[in-house]
Amino acid sequence: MGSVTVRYFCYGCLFTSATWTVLLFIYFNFSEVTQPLKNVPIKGSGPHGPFPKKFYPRFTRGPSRVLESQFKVNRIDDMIDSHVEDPEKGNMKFSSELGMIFNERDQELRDLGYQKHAFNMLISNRLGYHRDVPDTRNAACKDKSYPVDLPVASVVICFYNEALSALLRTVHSVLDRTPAQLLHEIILVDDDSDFDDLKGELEEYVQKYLPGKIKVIRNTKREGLIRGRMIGAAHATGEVLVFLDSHCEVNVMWLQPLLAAIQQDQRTVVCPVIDIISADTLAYSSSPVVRGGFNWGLHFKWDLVPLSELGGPEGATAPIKSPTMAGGLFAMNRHYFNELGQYDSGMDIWGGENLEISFRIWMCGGKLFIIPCSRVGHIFRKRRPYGSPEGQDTMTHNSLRLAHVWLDEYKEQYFSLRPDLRTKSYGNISERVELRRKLGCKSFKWYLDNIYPEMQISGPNAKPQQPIFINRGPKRPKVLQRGRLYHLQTDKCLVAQGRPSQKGGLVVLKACDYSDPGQIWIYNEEHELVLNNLLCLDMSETRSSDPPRLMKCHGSGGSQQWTFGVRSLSGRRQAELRVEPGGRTPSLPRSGRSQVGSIHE
Ligand code: UD2
Ligand code: MN
Repeated sequence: MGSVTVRYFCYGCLFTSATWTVLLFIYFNFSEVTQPLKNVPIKGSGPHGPFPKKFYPRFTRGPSRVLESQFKVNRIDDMIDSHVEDPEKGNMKFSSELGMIFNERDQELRDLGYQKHAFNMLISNRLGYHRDVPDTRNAACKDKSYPVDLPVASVVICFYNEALSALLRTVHSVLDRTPAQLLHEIILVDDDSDFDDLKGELEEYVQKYLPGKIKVIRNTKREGLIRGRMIGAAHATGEVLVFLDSHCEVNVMWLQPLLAAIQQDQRTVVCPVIDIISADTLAYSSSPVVRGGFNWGLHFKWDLVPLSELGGPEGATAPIKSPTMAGGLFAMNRHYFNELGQYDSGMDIWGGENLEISFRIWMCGGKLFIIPCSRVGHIFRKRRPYGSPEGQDTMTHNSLRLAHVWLDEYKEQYFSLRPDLRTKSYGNISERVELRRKLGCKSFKWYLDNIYPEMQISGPNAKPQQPIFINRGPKRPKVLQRGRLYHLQTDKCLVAQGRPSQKGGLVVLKACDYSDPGQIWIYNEEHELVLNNLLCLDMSETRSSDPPRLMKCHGSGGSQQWTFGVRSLSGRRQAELRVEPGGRTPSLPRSGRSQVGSIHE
């Protein structure tokens, strides 16, 4: 007995010391990373992850299935050993020391940076103009090779009041990671910035260290990024235009995949995957492969890539068809840019041009892709650190223009969200309307049906509703039978108690109404019973006393799996799906878990 007690005592000691070892290990390892950062409160890195929240895909939007790999986002700690170079200190390790405040000047610089640029300028300055970034491409991309005779690129970077260190790091990342023979030039368009260092100091730096390939163009008045890019493009002479924001860092082999896609088809416009550079730490991290969408407020958003777009023969390296682009980072054949009407020069300062060019590309015969093998980091700030010269809401002005030119009857969706804008003026759009006519562009309905069928449309333009399948790709299960569901004893029909499109609605037996298509059920190969081509008959598995209800089709069988011909407890067959004229009558499967026999009268 005594020896058993001693043995358990020893086990206890062992367990306790093992726990302490683990805790101490965690403490020391984490404290190495976090302690120096105590000086630098990390603002706003909320629980949603690295993109600003509004950029995150919504999970309630229909038939896309989430792949685990789509959400693998590398963390800052993973790349703690990426190198940075400091012009004064030589090659320095990327470390949390970068954010430390040693004196008042550091504090000032940091505060000023947040105020003027909405990111940590102290760290940006300390990083210097060159650094390696982690190669965030997937493994398959690393094995891919590209033709040697690719078209040459003019990189256009438009900037307004940018932090000089961020701008020059953008430029150097391009020079450092682009084969010289592919880089025709870099065009910097200063959009009439106010800061002194962006004038003399930049001029001097370019002359001294960057002679040759860099052109600096100075707008004499503030034009905004849209006309600014058009000015840059007008000065460009390379075959391909590549637009970048002024706070980016390109990754290894970023340009070749973009150029290769354009070489194959001149009417293809391509975007890199936009990696995240944290506004607070400047750490570079991988972002998930998502694609561009929008909402009826005409705001851009990221969507998950539907399964149907993944898994082709090119696998993880294949271009991903994208309904819209984020706007800042893309490549396009220069002649095609001009032919397609550049941008709408009536749009001011910021906003809306990304959706406008996306709709125009698709509707007027082009294509828009995200290229997973090309990655470029971008500093995502939590606010825009500048306004427009007279405080106008340029996003709204620009969105109105695009709605009136491109949205056809669907501009109603925008106006029903913003009724105040119905009568608001938006300037003259006749040139853009004429452009649309001249290019022979398709309708916005065509765009929605073919390029963005996932878009939800309510109100007057609502689509005839499709069954909503939560859990599977857009492929619909094969229909085995279509018709009314009769209760054999009463010869009544099983129908929705309320509207057949009402989620959670009950089903009841009623006299059959042969003029009502809302009483028609589909029985499909997944053994689902879908009413009115929309909702599935669902028998709660957790609350077995609950009557069956109409729910979104989840595609996982179980509570929505039904079988015919099985007798009820009383031994009598209770229900039958009678086929409508013209319907098919294959033999019905006999497996399945729920029984139609449990219909409530
Ligand atoms: C996103 C795009 C941005 C643009 C914008 C909508 C990305 C990564 N960024 O917002 O490129 O499409 O949506 O319009 O997709 N700039 C000027 N003049 C101005 C204002 C801005 O030259 O009057 C420059 C600015 O310095 C920057 C670029 O335009 O280099 C884009 O502006 P942003 O970074 O403020 O836009 P962002 O990233 O919030
Ligand atoms: Mn930006």
